[in-house]
Amino acid sequence: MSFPSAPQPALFGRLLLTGAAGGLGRQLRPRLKAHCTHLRLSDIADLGTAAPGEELAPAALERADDMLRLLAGVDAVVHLGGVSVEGPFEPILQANIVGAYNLYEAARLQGVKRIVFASSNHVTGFYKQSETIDARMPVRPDGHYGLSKAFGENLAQFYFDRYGVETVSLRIGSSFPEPKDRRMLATWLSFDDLERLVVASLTAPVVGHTVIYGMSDNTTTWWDNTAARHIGYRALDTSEPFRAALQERQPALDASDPAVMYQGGGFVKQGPFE
Ligand code: 15L
Repeated sequence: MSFPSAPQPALFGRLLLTGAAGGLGRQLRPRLKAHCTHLRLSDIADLGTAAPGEELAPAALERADDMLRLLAGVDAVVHLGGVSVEGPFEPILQANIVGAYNLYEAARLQGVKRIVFASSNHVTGFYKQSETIDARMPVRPDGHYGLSKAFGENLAQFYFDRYGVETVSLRIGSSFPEPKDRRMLATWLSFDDLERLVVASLTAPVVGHTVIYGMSDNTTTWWDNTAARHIGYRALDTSEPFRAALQERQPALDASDPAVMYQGGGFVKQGPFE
């Protein structure tokens, strides 16, 4: 006997997505809408027009009053906002450090209980590509950007220990339509797996502060997520179909090049900045 399947109810009332105009924000925007009744979208860049169920809420992370308003009435946050590449310290300080602090303070004041924080593999970018690491090992940031994400993870830990705000910090590898170079055979995270990871992070019953690497089920891997299995994330994609073409494109790698030696790739060589 079969039963007609009833439409699944949205899990969340109102979700907030920061950085909604960015590369990953644009991917997650339609995907997260399926999991909530209202999706509030924020960025300093243009967000286009609101689809049904969307709320456009432009806001600057470095403005505490903007953040307080932004988090009102929100059940959970997916925080992608801020600078997402290596660069001079001042913009990273404002958007990623001051901004993350303002977001967590607003979460505390508005009673928001769960944040999914887009951290980065660059928190541990100075581990060698010959090492397999897990999220309990000491951080080794590879620049200003990695340092700011390490701050964000510490902030998340503090707000859980002190105020009970739960976070899953996603040390995202390389989330692009496909891996662009041989390094990304290890770091690639498909957009579908990104969605699975974010939804698992939002819906796992108890997370405290969990740190998990964001990668697909790649054959080459530097990261061990065993300690984060309670999140319930299972990658279904893999970089393997791209291997042959990438090896053909980059047949020889210079093993003495820091971008080849270290997990952070080219980020480890950037700077100093004026
Ligand atoms: C990141 O954190 C960046 O946001 C992204 O642009 C990629 O460069 C990625 O890391 C990576 O390590 O490939």
